[in-house]
Amino acid sequence: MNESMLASFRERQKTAAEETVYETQCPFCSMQCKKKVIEEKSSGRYRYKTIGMDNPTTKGRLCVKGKNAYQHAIHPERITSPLIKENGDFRKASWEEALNVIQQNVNALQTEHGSDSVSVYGGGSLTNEEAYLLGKFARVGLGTKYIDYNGRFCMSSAASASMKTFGLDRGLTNRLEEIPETKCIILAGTNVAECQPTFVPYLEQAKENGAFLIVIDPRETDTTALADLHLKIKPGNDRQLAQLLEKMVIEEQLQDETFCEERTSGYTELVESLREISVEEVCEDIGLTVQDIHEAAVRFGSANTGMIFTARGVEQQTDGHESVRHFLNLLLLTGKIGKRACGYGAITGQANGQGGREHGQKADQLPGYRSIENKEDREYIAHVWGVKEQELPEKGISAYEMMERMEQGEIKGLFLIGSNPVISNPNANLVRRALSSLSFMAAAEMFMTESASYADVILPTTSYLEDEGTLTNMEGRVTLREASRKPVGETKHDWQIISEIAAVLGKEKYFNYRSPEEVFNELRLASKGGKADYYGITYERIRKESGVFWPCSSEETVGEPILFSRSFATEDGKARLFYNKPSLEIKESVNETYPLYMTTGRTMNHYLSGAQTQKSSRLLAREFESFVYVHPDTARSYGIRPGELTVISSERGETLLRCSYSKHIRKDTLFAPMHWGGEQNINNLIDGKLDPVCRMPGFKRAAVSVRPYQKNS
Ligand SMILES: Nc1nc2c(c(=O)[nH]1)N[C@H]1C(S)=C(S)[C@@H](COP(=O)(O)OP(=O)(O)OC[C@H]3O[C@@H](n4cnc5c(=O)[nH]c(N)nc54)[C@H](O)[C@@H]3O)O[C@H]1N2
Ligand SMILES: Nc1nc2c(c(=O)[nH]1)N[C@H]1C(S)=C(S)[C@@H](COP(=O)(O)OP(=O)(O)OC[C@H]3O[C@@H](n4cnc5c(=O)[nH]c(N)nc54)[C@H](O)[C@@H]3O)O[C@H]1N2
Ligand code: SF4
Ligand SMILES: [Mo]
Repeated sequence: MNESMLASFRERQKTAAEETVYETQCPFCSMQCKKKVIEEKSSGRYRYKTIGMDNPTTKGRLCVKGKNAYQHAIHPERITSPLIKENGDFRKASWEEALNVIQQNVNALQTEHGSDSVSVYGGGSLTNEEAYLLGKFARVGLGTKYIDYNGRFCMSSAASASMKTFGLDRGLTNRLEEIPETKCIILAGTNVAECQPTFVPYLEQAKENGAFLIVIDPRETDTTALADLHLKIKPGNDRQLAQLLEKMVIEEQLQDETFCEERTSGYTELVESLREISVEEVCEDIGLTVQDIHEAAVRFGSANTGMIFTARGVEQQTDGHESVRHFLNLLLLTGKIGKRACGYGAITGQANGQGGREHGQKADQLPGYRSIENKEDREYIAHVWGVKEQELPEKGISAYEMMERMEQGEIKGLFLIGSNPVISNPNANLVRRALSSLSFMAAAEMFMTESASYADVILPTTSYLEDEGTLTNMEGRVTLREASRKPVGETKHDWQIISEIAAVLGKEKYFNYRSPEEVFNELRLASKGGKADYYGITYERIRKESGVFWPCSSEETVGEPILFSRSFATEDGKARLFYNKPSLEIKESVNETYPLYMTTGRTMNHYLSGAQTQKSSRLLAREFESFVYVHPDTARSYGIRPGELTVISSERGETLLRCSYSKHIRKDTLFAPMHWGGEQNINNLIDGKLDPVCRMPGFKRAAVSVRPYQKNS
């Protein structure tokens, strides 16, 4: 190479792009699509590309959110140093100073008002390691009974129903790869096409193989577009529908009596309880025809294989627990569980919606799905943690009930991590009052959210590109998200943040970890012998086997992809059919003042409270404000034009949404997404009444009125 060639080579080398590849998982939904984010630095500028990576669950697929998920992680508004509030404004502070403020305030509150005056509120985006540590932090670090998390609003009814019926709650009882072999599928209150888009090819394959698809939803959605039969139900009536399906299966003698006799209890009582139901009356109430329901019952009952999936449409009701139990009845009655291409799935929501509900950030729970009310469970965990059983607090209360106690002044301190409760709790006006009435609040956040703005101290946390740990996907497969990007600014990982707070509170010896893997190894032991047993799962195995299913009790056993093939996880091994009379009706009904139903949910482009997806210019460009779908006939009758701002009111409050005409929704029902805060917060409308069993609010049904917005009105 001569001199000039060498010089030009050096020049090109200087300007050539430097490439860094981050192998990771999308931070959003429970499909946990594996992907590579490629960062290219050229002439001082960065460019990013995202490519899906092969894996057994999503096989390299990605949706629009996953493709753009790097945008929030690199956003200039990331909080990169600790912040302390002074005279109403935040200022930068050192970690030491921020931790000292936390220590002083927590100590002062607990000395004066007792350990339970301080509470902890977590989330389903946290890794298993962090969710586990958070539960330990509340019980050992703070000694408080008050801990709960956003998953209470997500899947608590499906979880409690599965626990009662099957004795175990794992989102899916079977693998996704079995779906294409299934002959009849019921999707109840799930919009997978927008919420878990990389799930959809499994349904398409099933349809190609001749499956009959039944979708239950008050709206026509991209998911109902796939359906052979769409049951356009009036919101909040899935329990009644499921009971009719059970009744018709029995009338048509499509039940599997041998299965019911050998593997379930309560069959005779169930048959008896269904006798009293009047088909015509119920059909009228729920807005469906006898013929359609009959077709659904016969199709499902007579298919050789069948699966039922429920999601928030059915579950986020004040009778969500009972509704899910009736769908589980239908599955049991027809013997469609415990074998290939059959089974139940609660379509999990958040990235770690599954793992996040197994290891102790729930009010009544200890790691491994152990119960905080069970003496043996308490003793085992106390032993693993090196404390006395008597030192562990008792059971606490659910997320929204904690907000009520804050508003009443009983809970005075809060550590918030991984949630934006002002947007996601029902009755947002109460939640705003609750957070303003706290004496002290600390939050671990990436962004200045509406909720974090109430805090006295904010600790900056790393994003999914930086933070390593395991997450359990929709299938019950434990996956490992490797960390690849250097933490930004002074951010720390949640597991470090939790441990450092525990240390300043004098509990360092219980929270001494050098890596997430160390935390995971403790979690394995803590879950050993529990319902969600992770003992046999190691980082090495997850890497080698592309994820491992729980339960997995030793390093030599494979996890269980198909649950309940021989027996259920109840004491006698039998599934419990549910036949009780419906508990007291607390669902809200329309009336003269509030004549329409409001139901709420999601759109493709945004994720939950919008804190992350609204930091993505590409996703924001697709949808930059909230809206309400109104049937054109309904809109006209209230004098509302398309594109016009509309005031929606309920007994709790008001919200301001842009009207979008939609022929795809029932005339008596409105739909709005949950992704927006401030005056577009849909939870200004939702009531705080809760399901008596699982404490789920009725996010999917409120009685509302609608009027055009007039300035100065
Ligand atoms: N794009 C996107 N994807 C997401 C999320 C997101 O925010 N955005 N969030 C993730 C999370 S945490 C979750 S929990 C899941 C949620 O996933 P889904 O439960 O599928 O989502 P939703 O839109 O809340 O509700 C599903 C459907 O229920 C319907 N529905 C409303 N009321 C009723 C009713 O009374 N009965 C029936 N049968 N159906 C009803 C709605 O019209 C809606 O189409 O999605 C996950 N994926
Ligand atoms: N009306 C209505 N309300 C609903 C629902 C509905 O369908 N209708 N759905 C409910 C459901 S299913 C859910 S799951 C909830 C969710 O509601 P939220 O929990 O409020 O939702 P997110 O937007 O995920 O909030 C997570 C927050 O934590 C931050 N964050 C993200 N990842 C991490 C992390 O790893 N560590 C830390 N420290 N912070 C992180 C984000 O910036 C964000 O501010 O909303 C519920 N509310
Ligand atoms: S949002 Fe869900 S489906 Fe979309 S890329 Fe992320 S994990 Fe996959
Ligand atoms: Mo969720």
